[in-house]
Amino acid sequence: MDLEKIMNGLEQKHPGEKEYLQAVREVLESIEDVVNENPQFESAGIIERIIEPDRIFSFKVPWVTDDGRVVVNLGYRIQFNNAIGPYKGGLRFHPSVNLSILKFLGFEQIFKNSLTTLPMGGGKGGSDFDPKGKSDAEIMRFCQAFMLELWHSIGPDTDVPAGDIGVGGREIGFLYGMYKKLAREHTGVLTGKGINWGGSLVRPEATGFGAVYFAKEMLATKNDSLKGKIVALSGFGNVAWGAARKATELGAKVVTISGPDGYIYDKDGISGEKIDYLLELRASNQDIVKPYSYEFPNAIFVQGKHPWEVKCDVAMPCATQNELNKEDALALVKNGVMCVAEGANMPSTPEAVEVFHDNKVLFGPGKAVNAGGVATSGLEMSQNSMKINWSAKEVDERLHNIMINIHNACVKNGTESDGYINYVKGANIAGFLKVANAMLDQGIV
Ligand code: NDP
Ligand code: 2IT
Repeated sequence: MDLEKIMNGLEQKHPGEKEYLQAVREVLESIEDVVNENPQFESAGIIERIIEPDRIFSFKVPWVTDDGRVVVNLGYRIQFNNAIGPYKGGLRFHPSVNLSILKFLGFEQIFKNSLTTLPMGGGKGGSDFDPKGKSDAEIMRFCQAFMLELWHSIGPDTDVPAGDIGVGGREIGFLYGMYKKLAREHTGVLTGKGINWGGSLVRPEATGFGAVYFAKEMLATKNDSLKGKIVALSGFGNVAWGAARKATELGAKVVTISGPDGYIYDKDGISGEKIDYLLELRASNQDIVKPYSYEFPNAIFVQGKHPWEVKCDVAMPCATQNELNKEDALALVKNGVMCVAEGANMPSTPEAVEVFHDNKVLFGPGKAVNAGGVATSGLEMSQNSMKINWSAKEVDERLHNIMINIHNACVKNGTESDGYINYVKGANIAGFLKVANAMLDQGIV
């Protein structure tokens, strides 16, 4: 495989799509040897076919504000690859959303979903709509307008969207209501649904819980555990909330959360009612964590900075892509970080990942660490198909086992000659092989 030739071609076709090109390069670097050892992949054009989405829907979303103004947002759904199951992946509502970001997320989702061992292909979608400061009625009208355009293209065996940044239980409810009205069917077309209308217990917590289960396995390779560890989290959304809960339950102390305005350092630990307060902060539709320091005065608010300057044993970036750069990685290493587990998708820049690898830090990439969210979406789909509900204990046990299996797959495919586990390589190879072999079986389509 000529990696540079492929990347040059892709850069020419999609100039400026930097997040997408970054994600593709990382995967191709990891799988280069495997592709070279398997000429059947090259002759079937697997690489050329896997790096381009099957199709992209792009549409306008006109809606009306509470005071009668017409606003036009852009909406997208990217159906990337359905070799092993229906397209599956979240919807992101954030002003930064563009095609490059959704293509990187959709591409990553292919390998993540493959790692879960469940039959799900890769997809992603969203809008540049900014939920910040909007009323519930405005969010409802936007979600309805978005679904009015999208509903033709999705279905329980075709493409099953879910939440991501800016899309939680409330938005899934509004989207589902409109789909149901248009399709006249009550089916598992979205995941993250309410518990009384087809949702799964543990789905809201699943990404954060799964990330902590994965970090626990990483530490176990060093005969260590989370007990007594200092954990620095970024973000204060769905993923950070679940991670804070599970890390605390396993005996760690979570000392930071962050928002676009800066970070909170709480030396007493963010536990109990303080974790519940994260939910209130999110529900306020404001992009700030500063109010935490008014509510809990022992905590310090550090304006305009990331939490990576704080001394910690475990770092879990749970906010957004490229939020942890080389300088942050060097600061973490200097302060003795043992383990970095990515709750968000691609939060560390390639230069930061290199620092972690060079310093033999345990480094778990998002597509492995945060796969518990979509895995539990897969469990929601299974329950919908069987028309039954599993108990929280049953879902949590399945989630835990899936995370252990993903960790094993990374160890199997990523252990280097000196014993260091390269989780990036392990996750990419394991995720790729299953999809590539399925594509081979199904011919050139
Ligand atoms: P939420 O919307 O619940 O929270 C996102 C958090 O990140 C918020 O604190 C948000 O602040 C912050 N954030 C978003 N964009 C930026 C930005 N440009 N700069 C700084 N901070 C930012 O989303 P989730 O918790 O669901 O998602 C967090 C990450 O986890 C994302 O990378 C997502 O793709 C990933 N993920 C989510 C899964 C899920 O099941 N929800 C599953 C797997 C991965 P604000 O909104 O105020 O800007
Ligand atoms: O990035 C992700 O894996 C998600 N946002 C969850 C996707 C899903 O379909 O549950």
